Amino acid sequence: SLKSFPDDFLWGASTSAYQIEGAWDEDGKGPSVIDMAQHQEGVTDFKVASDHYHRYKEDVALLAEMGFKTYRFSIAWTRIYPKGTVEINPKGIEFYNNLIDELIAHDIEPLVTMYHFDLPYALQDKGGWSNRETIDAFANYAKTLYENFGDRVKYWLTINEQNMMILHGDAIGTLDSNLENPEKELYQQNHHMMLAQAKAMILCHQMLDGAKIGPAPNISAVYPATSKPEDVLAANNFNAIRNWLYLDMVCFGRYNSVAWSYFEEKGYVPEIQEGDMEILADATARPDFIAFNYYSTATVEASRGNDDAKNSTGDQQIVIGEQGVYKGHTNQYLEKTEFGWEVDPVGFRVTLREIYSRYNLPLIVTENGLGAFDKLEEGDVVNDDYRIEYLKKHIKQCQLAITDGVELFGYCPWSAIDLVSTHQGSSKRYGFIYVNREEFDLKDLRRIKKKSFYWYKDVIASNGAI
Ligand code: BGP
Repeated sequence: SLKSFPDDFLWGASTSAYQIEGAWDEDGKGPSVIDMAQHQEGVTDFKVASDHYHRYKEDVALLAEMGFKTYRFSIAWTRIYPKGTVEINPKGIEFYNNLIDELIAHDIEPLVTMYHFDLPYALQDKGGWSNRETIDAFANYAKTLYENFGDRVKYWLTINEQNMMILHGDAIGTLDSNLENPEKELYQQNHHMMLAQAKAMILCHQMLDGAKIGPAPNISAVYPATSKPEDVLAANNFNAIRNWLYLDMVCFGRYNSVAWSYFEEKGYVPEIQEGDMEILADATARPDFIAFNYYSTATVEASRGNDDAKNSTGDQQIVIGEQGVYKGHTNQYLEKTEFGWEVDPVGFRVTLREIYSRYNLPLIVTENGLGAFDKLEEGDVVNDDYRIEYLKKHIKQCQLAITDGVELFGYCPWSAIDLVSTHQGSSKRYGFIYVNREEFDLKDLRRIKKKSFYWYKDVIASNGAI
């Protein structure tokens, strides 16, 4: 028989600063790599986004109306430190103080991502994550967050989708296109991010009593395209490179051995300085939980070593593959969204089980959702039944995973409110709340409750009895 969701289950949803706030250069905010990135033609930039910076009170009231127990948002590093480090911007502190207070006044537990793709441009200018100074800039930023918000924020997330920044930094806009030997350099950057994360975790445990902190990678189960042993091996390799490399480091304090031998084979071995492994292995650098984002699974076959190793798959419709290692494969058994992303609710249960059985830590889902072209109909109605269907299937799989014994303590789909997609503009919508704007026409930005708003309200009120 099915187990029910725990009584204190954290129902909520997620956003990130640059995708929702707007006010990109207001009140002392410095530019981030996202603000400075070249924009894809035909899609809007992030300058106004959903104007949440000026409308957060109205937005929080709407989340409270849905009955949110938690809200996952990110703090823009460049609001706190416009240049990444040294000088604090009091207006930035003030904004997040106000937002956090507003959430708490509505009984919503803040779940804070410290860094969601928006590295301060001033740091990028000095080499970004290739420069070891960025490690301490992040630790210093984390310390400032704990000092200012640690009295009210219990749940912290370090870095959003570090694995996607390493694997698909070009699509996300976080990759430095001037890198000379990109792959090798990316794994050097990865090493530095791991150290930054470890330092932030150590500080959190030192400074804040009762706070909980975790990483927030994007984790997907990896399927072999066939039962051919070479394809199974390729899936096993990709699983190590895509998923376990990141979680093994934060949970076990060591490099995943399959990923390491891949580094050796490809010439990607990062430079490790004296003392690095001690920091990474520090017992207080271990997470209290694992947060992860899930959209779909990945399917791969063995690369036959041809030039066609790169192939797009349903793994978030991003080209995956590496010559001689693995090659992306479309999964013929899965349906795709309007944006070509494969939909795999059962794979969600598989992923939940895999993470839990490997690390034995409490889990929280920090992203999962359907991007679609919603239609605003007369009378301010948005009939997003497709989103309800998508979420229903995934929530069902959460319940099955809980029944399997997985310790899942929260579910935060993407996204609470419509916002600007990372690389597909503002017509790709994910929210329970419609924001009235078009790609290049801001209109009045008013908030409209979608059909899914009322549905999710019932889901929360019934603690997931759907
Ligand atoms: C994740 C990011 C989010 C969000 C989401 C949807 O990778 O953490 O920031 O953007 O994907 O992706 P997209 O906006 O490309 O549809």
